[in-house]
Amino acid sequence: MSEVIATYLIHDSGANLEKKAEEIALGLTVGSWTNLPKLEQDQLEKHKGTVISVEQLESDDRINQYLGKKVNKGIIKIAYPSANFSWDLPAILTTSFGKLSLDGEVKLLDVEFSQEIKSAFPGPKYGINGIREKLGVFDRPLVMSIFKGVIGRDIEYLKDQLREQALGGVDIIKDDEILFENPKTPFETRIIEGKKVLDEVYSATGHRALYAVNLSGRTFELKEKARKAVELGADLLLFNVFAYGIDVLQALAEDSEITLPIMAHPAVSGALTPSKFYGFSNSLLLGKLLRYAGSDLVLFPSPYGSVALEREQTLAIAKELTKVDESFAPSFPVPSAGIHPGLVPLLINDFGIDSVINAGGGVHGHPDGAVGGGKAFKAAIEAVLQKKTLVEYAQNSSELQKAIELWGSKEV
Ligand code: 1AE
Repeated sequence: MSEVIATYLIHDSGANLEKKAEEIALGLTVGSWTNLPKLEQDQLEKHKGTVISVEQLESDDRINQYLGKKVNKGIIKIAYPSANFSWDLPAILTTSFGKLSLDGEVKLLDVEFSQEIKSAFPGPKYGINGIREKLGVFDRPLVMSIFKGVIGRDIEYLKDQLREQALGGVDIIKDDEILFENPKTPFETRIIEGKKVLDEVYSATGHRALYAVNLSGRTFELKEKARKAVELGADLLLFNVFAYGIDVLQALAEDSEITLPIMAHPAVSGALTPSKFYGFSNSLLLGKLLRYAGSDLVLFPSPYGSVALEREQTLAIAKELTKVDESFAPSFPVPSAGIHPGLVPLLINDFGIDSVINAGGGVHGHPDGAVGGGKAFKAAIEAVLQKKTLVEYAQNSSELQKAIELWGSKEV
C-alpha cells in the first residue's frame, strides 16, 4: 500500500498513549478537535491515519522535573495514506508533522516512504561513486578545505587562497557558506577565475582539485544561476539548504540542465533538531531527506570538533546517507567543524573511507599555511590506511608533525 509511516517520540501529560496516538491519526487526516457529524465511513476508510504501534517507554523523573509536569513517554508510529497528499516533501511534512509540530512535546524521528512514493524523489545525481569518478580517487576518504576570512576581500585574495589550498593536495575546495553574492567576488567571477587557478595548479603539479561555489541569492533566481554555473564550467554547487527548504534543493537536483553535484550545508538546521522533545531527528533531516532530495555530499557537525553533535547522532546521519537503498545512490557524509589532522583516526574509524574529511581552520591555521595544512591531512589519512599511529607516521611528514604539535592527536 502506498503510504508514509511517521515515527514520533512523545512526552504526553495524558494517561493513555494509545488514545493520544488515535487522536493524532485522526487529527492530521480527516478529523478535528470537535466531533464531525458528517464524517462518512467511506472517507474514514480511505483517508484516516492508522496507528501502527505504540511503545511505552520508561518514565524519567528528570524529564518530569524539566518539563514541570508528569509525562507519559513513548514511541508512536502512524501511517498516512498517499491519497491524502501530493508526493512532495512540503505536503508529506505538513501531513505528518504540520500542526502536530506545534502541539506539545512531539519529535519526528523518522518517516518511511513506500517504494512508490520514493519514486517521486530524485536522489543524488552523482553520489559517492560519481564524485570519486570525477576525482579519480577510489581508495581513501576525500579531503576538502574551506575558504576562510574572505568576506570583504577581492578576487586576487580569493585566487591566492584557492591556489594555496589546491597546492596542499586537497580534493575539493568549498566556499565558506557565509560568502554570498557580493561586488568584490561575484558568483560568476569566482567560477571563471577559480577554474583558471585550478587549471594552472593542474598544469604545474598534475593535481586537479574541484571547487564548490556557494549558490546563493533569492529562491527564484537559483535555477538560472545554477544553469549559468554549468555553462561557465563550475565543478560543484554548495547550497545552504535549510535557509531555503529541502524542496528547493530537490528542484535544483531534478533539473536536467543543472548537471552539477550538490553539496548541502547544515547551516540553520540547528534551529530544528537539537531538542530531545521537539523538532526533527538529525538522521531524518540531515540524512534521509537530504539524500532523497538529491544531495551528493552532506555536511554535518562531527562528534569531535568545535560544533559537536552526539556521536550516535552523527553515525545515524551517515547511515541514512550511505545504507544500501535500491532507489538512491549513497551521498558522501562530510563530518565537519573544528577538524584538524589529529582527529583523522577517529573520523575514519567512525565514518570509514567513504567519507570526506573537511576543514577550514585546521587547514589555514597550520604553521606552514594552507599548503602545509592540506599535506598534513593527506599524511594523516595515509598513516591510518597504513595502520600506523599519527606520531609514528609524522616522522615521514614534517607537516603532520607540526599539526600534531599544535593541535594534538587522538589514536583509536
Ligand atoms: C558543520 C559545517 C562546518 C563548516 O562549514 C565550516 O565552515 C567549518 O569550518 P572549520 O573547519 O570549523 O574552520
